[in-house]
Amino acid sequence: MKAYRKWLLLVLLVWLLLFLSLLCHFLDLRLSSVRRSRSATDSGLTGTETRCLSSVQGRIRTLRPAGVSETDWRRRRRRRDFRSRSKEYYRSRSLEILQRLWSGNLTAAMLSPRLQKVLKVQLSSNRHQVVRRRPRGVRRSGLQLYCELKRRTRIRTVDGTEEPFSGLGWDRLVPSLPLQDVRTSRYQSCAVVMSAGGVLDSSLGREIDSHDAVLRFNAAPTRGFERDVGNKTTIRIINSQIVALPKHKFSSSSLYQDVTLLVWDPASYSANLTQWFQKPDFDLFSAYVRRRRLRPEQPFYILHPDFIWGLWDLIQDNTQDQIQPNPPSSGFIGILLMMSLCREVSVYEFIPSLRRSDLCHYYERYHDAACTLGAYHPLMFEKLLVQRINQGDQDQLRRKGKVTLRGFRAVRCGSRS
Ligand code: NCC
Repeated sequence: MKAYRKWLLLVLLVWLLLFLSLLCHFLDLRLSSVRRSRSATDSGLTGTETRCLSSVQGRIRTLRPAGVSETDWRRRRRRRDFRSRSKEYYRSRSLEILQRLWSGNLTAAMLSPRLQKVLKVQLSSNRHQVVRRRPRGVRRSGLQLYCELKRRTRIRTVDGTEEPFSGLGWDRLVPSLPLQDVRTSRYQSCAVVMSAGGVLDSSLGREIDSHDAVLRFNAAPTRGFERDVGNKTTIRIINSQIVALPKHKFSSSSLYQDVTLLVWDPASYSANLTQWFQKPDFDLFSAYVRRRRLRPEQPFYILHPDFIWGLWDLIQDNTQDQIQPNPPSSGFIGILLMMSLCREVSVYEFIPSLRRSDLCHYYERYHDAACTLGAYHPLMFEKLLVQRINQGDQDQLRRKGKVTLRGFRAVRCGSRS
């Protein structure tokens, strides 16, 4: 009798196993047919997964679909696990970093090992032959720092009066109204819109457009993103890649028309204008001449390298850590420009909001935390400086990613200004 029961149990178990494997097989077939109808981009790692009950161990596990080799399958799973682990890591680490950024309590040592390594490489290669000095203003209060920025920020563009440009007749090529004299138009309120992915889903478009002037960067579009970034553009700061690389279609794209343009290129720290003219990072000069001849009515300026390195000195002077020996980002240049031109400046998503994301740009599907914290540019240090002079409240910073700054003519600093 006992033996009979044993056999019965065994047969039942075999039937159960058979049933479960048939079930798995049919589920797999069904998912495969769904998969076949999907686009190639959709069918990533997760698309090929089939979840199934493991009859032996009684836990959920992923089975290898038919047609995928064991090695391939293992590789895919490893990649998927790595991706989800790094996403998880990014979310938790980024919140910690963000909170420190909001409170101005972040140092290079707290960056991820990868970003710390990049910083070290930048410091040791010192590509632009920067001459370092000891920081002197680390302990400045917000107001002292603001006044220091005001004292040392003098907008300077190539005006054609210095060699080699004077010899080339550039005094007649550059716009007759200097950029700093745009000030005569007396903008009251200005918006600086960073290109960060965190601006997505912000619904800030209307607020941004309500400013007298709006500054944007490089290839950042407004079409299709109006709800989050608005559609007004008054000034666009572009780096020399935009004018030099064919992929940006500088001469034909509407992004670079009907706005004031300001282009910059990283010269060496101590290079003179002739050396820079002969060896720019990207050739901006020929495109500049072409555009000036074609559209003389468009205000189009080249930032003077002394202005850019002057800003770099300012950041390093007020930072304890050694910063990347490379020019500041377009974003920081733009903030200082608008503080010189406007009475009040609203800066969006420079210091990331709670919407933080490792999405590099709101208009591209490219993820990298370095876009927000800096690899080549001393971006994290720029952000810490801006945090120190923020006049807006913490709620605006966290929810909107908005920093409010007083323009340089709004505050009197000392007896002379
Ligand atoms: O990315 P970019 O900047 O065009 O962004 C403009 C400014 O927005 C701020 N930003 C951007 C992304 C992000 N996640 N967080 C941010 O705070 C920064 O202040 C940034 O300056 C540049 O500064 O000119 C830069 O340009 C790009 C690139 O050349 C242009 O987009 C053109 O394609 C640089 N990327 C590369 O060269 C690959 C970037 O390092 C700096």
